[in-house]
Amino acid sequence: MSNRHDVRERIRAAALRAGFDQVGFAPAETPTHAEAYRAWLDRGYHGEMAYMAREDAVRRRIDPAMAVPGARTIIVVSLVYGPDHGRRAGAVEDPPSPAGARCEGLVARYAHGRDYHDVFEERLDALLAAVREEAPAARARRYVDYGPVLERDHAQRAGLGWIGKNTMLIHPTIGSYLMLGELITDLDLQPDEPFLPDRCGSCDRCIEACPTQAILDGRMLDARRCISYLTIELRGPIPREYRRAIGTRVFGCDICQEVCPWNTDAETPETSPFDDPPSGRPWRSTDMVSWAQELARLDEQGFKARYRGTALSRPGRDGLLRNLAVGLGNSGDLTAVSTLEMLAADASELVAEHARWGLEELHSVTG
Ligand code: B12
Ligand code: SF4
Ligand code: SF4
Repeated sequence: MSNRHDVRERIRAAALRAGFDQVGFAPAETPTHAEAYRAWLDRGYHGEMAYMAREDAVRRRIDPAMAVPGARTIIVVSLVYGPDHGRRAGAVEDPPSPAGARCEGLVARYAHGRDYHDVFEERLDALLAAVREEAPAARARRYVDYGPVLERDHAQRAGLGWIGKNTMLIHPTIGSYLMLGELITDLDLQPDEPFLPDRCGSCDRCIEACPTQAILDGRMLDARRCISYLTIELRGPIPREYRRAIGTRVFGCDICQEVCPWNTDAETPETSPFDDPPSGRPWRSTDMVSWAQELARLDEQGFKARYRGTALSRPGRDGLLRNLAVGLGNSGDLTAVSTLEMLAADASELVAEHARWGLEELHSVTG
């Protein structure tokens, strides 16, 4: 028993040495909210993310032993990237108006630099090496985000925080600006205590602030309405009913975290482990006119070279230009007209249609 405890503590220390901010141990069992996940799929809230509903992937999410035979433990780690210190905590963008025209495109904080998957993979490999030193025969597999793992559920079981009404995993002192990764292993390690208190109380700020009413009762989110889904995951046209609400969010959305009181005084670092100053690719908030001009000149190959290793590569050239056309249309800034006209002539009909919408929108707001 004490050996099991010592091994766990040495692995905990190794995770911190590998650069993770938090580490916790959960039993490799069916997630607590497996049924909630099935209900989420049954209602179609996953939209076009078909990989979420594939029967084999559903079974894997519900049974971690399908990923690693004999799995006993899920080692859950987190990396804190913190809020955007350049923006006012709790600030939510005002609606665009001719008086307050903005051409600044907003990018979700986690995506300002390197692709976080790469950072996690490097550090999880270092942790895996430490696990193998403890137990050379141990089976283990690393996961971050894209794997069939209900990450927040296991993180809550491992004591890293509670699942808020916005469905984010929130830690009482660190807040929710953190990403998760896991090692699933057949090592039998003593689990940590789950994080049981619900610290949301009577607060409803995230539900009220969400511009597309994506946050539903019962800690469920209709991904089809979420700006993060619409600007990152969706491949085709953005439904017209949501375009205005997207504002100038070009990639992802942080509103339900910006308004959360647990992020206001959170103890977070000034820099993010995903920041990447040497690459010259800090996509914090960028002038949409020059961004669209540069992007429109790239073909798919040029796009790949420029965006490789960043989260922004996911929607592809056309997807990002689609988002920029919506953002420019919502900017209330007439200097965006010529850029939108250029996009309306783009070879991609996806880009061109959103640019036509953007032009109509700009003219209707600015008269
Ligand atoms: C699909 C997906 C999305 C979808 C759907 C999100 C959603 N809420 O379902 C979209 C594209 C919209 C999205 C958006 C974002 N995502 Co995302 N996403 C995922 C992914 C790949 C799967 C999530 C999933 O399974 N959804 C299905 C639902 C049913 O599961 P769930 O969200 O985990 O919800 C759990 C709770 O709701 C709980 N639950 C259900 N009912 C109840 C009832 C009670 C009482 C309680 C307590 C709990 C509870 O059980 C559910 C299952 O475990 C995970 C990575 C992973 N593999 O888990 C990242 C992940 C959830 N995303 C992440 C991030 C950072 C984001 C964004 C902030 C990105 C951005 N800035 O734009 C936004 C936030 C939107 C939001 N409020 O959730 C992080 C979250 C980290 C954290 N602190 O929680 C994750 C964990 C990725 C990672 N590796 O770190 N995402
Ligand atoms: S990320 Fe934005 S759009 Fe999605 S639920 Fe949160 S506030 Fe709503
Ligand atoms: S804003 Fe309020 S209700 Fe929403 S997650 Fe934060 S504490 Fe919970």
